[in-house]
Parts: sequence; structure tokens; C-alpha cells
Amino acid sequence: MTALITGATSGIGKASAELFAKNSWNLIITGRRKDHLEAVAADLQKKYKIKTICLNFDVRNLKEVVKNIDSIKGEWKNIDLLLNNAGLASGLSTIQEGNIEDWEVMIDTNIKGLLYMTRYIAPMLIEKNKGHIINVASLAGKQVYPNGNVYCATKFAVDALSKAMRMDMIQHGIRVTNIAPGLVETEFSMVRFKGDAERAKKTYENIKALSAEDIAEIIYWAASRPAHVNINDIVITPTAQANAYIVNRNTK
Ligand code: NDP
Ligand code: 8X3
Repeated sequence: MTALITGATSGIGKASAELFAKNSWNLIITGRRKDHLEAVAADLQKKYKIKTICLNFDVRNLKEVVKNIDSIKGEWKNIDLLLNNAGLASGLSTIQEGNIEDWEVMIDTNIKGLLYMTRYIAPMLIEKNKGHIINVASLAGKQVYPNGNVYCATKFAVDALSKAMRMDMIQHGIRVTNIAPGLVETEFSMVRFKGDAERAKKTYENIKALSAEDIAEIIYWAASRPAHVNINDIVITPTAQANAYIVNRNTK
């Protein structure tokens, strides 16, 4: 089995790569940080004796997406699963004070990047009349929270696209799963707050957040159901998080 995982250089994507590798899947992994990507590949090849390809590109750049997907040749085109995971939040502020560059980064990565990847990988699945697309959305794609505006909108878009993909590809036997996690402690908040470690730390303060591995287990579980079973949508929160607004910060 072969999976293509976007954003495998850290967090949920990296933990998923490890779990798929542990279960003997060969991997095409992507990300912008070449050194991280190659280190992940080397580690997984060594530990699990699997085959890997590293594709080092930015999902926002359509030309790079096309060039990198075109570079997938021979047996590697036999992809079974696309994990659309690459994504980010950039900033946290009201609409009226919003930073337009941040908005563009989020829209281009979380919506357009996911669409570009899907547009070019889905035909490979359709050719075989089977395959699985797993989209990492968010709890932020189920509930809008104050100052989350554009990030939430991009994740609502992912939620909608998961539903749309399931309809559009049903005649080709393609499974589509939407994964919607709440607070997961990864590099996410460091990225959102542009390297402000103090602010990032506050997001997970006094709460036992989910780990990237928790989400990877759920992704792998969805991927490993029998072919006739499609897990449509999973919302996962830490036990200490009831929804996007209510968090019990006395649990660590
Ligand atoms: P991380 O920041 O740890 O990982 C994000 C990954 O996405 C990295 O591998 C990064 O790689 C990649 N990425 C970001 N931008 C691009 C780009 N333009 N081109 C290619 N790759 C890119 O965060 P998470 O693991 O938490 O995030 C993974 C997904 O989970 C995201 O879609 C996020 O929105 C979602 N999510 C996260 C939650 C959380 O609380 N952490 C909760 C719900 C959903 P590189 O920088 O090397 O390019
Ligand atoms: C990330 C979860 O609630 O921090 O998608 O926006 S949240």
C-alpha cells in the first residue's frame, strides 16, 4: 500500500507517516522544509524498511504541485491514499484588524493547496476505481470562534470539500474522510503566533491537549477499515475541551 501525506515534516503529518510506515505502507511525503523531510524519510526507512519518496514543494504553488506530481513515476503512481494534512493558521485577530497577507497564506494553503493536490492525485485513484482521501479539517471547521474568522472559514471549506469529494467520486469507489480535531499540541501555535513561544505555550497551558500521535491513530484507523466502510467525519477533542469555546484548564 502507498500513501501520499502532505505536511509530513512535523505534527500530525509526521506522526501519521510514522504510523503508516510502522504498518508497512510505502510513503510519498511532502513539505517545504527539505532537511526535516529527508530526516523523516531516512528515519522511517531505517526503522520500518519501507520505501519513501520526498517531494519538497509548497502546496500553494500550482506549478510546483504539478511538477512534483508529474515526477511520480512507475509503481509509485499506484497511490492508495492521499492524506491532505498540510495546513496552518496565521495570526488571530478580528476581521477589521486582520492582516491580509495572513488571510492569503491560509486561503492559499488550506483551501487552494488541498484542492491542487486533490485535483492531480484523485485521477490516479479513479483509474483503479478505489482509494481513499483523508482531509484534515478542524473543530474550527465546525464552530467559528472569536478572532478565528479566516482560519475557521478555510476549515469550513475543507469540511464542505470533503462532502463534495464524497459525492463527486462515489461512482469511482473512492472513500473520503474528514478529520476534525480540537486542540492538538504540535508546531501549530508556534506557526500561528509567528514564533512567539510564550503565546504558543499559553494555548496548551493547564490542559492535557491531544498529541499528534492521537490524531494519527484515528487517521490510520479510518484508513484501515475494510474497503466497503467509509468513515465520513470524526470530531476529536481532548477530554478537557467540550467545544471550540469551553476548555477546562485545570487538567494538566
Ligand atoms: P504543524 O505546524 O506541526 O504541521 C503543519 C505541516 O503542514 C508541516 O509539515 C508543514 O510543513 C506543512 N505545511 C504548512 N504549510 C505548507 C505549505 N505551504 N506547503 C507545504 N506544506 C506546508 O501543525 P499540525 O500538525 O497541527 O497541522 C496539520 C494540520 O492539522 C493542519 O491542516 C492544521 O490546520 C490541522 N489542525 C491542527 C490542529 C491543532 O490544534 N494543532 C487542530 C485541528 C486541525 P513545512 O513547514 O515543512 O512546509
Ligand atoms: C486548530 C484547532 O481550535 O486551535 O484547527 O483552531 S483550533
